[in-house]
Amino acid sequence: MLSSDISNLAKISLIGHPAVGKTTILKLLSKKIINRIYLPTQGFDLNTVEFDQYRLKVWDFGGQKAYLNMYLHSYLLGTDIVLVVTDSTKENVVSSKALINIAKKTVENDCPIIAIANKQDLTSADKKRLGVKGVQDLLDVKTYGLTAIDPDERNKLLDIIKIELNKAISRKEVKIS
Ligand SMILES: Nc1nc2c(ncn2[C@@H]2O[C@H](COP(=O)(O)OP(=O)(O)O)[C@@H](O)[C@H]2O)c(=O)[nH]1
Ligand SMILES: [Mg+2]
Repeated sequence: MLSSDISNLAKISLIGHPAVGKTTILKLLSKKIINRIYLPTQGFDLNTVEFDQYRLKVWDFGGQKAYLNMYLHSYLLGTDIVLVVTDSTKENVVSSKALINIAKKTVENDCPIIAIANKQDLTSADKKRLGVKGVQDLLDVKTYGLTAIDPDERNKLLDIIKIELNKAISRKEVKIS
């Protein structure tokens, strides 16, 4: 049996600097038509995504610096999985380290903090963009590659979330029993 609190209402928090693809990831998960016009998120967006037995609340937090500094801590409380999104440029990856550090201090010890090396479609044309291993080596957290504008990557992202949720569920069960 899954513990109902997590299977019914897992909270996934997307954090990352502006324009790295957080809103695109939210749309990919939500099966919405992917709108490629860039609209900076104000405050935060919250979508509910349902698949298999899971109901996820996915929070997309506006990446503007003012919001990040003011609200990141309270926004992350109660999170089951943190997804730190980068656009895979070295500069962005390095500056995402500070966000990971805030997340590490805020969430429970057993909450996974996972990096998403997004915009992997651009790595072949732009040699300055890092592949998954390059991003993981810099961030030192488990990293998955993604191209969030490609609707075919939805199942890949759901699989990543499933793997991490199932690990979180087993940890909770160990704690409860
Ligand atoms: N080439 C490419 N562009 C992407 C990808 N993901 C997002 N984008 C684009 O990057 C821009 C910013 O995306 P958005 O999701 O609004 O970023 P946010 O500020 O982190 O929410 C938009 O123009 C997206 O279409 C990707 O995987 N590849
Ligand atoms: Mg956004």
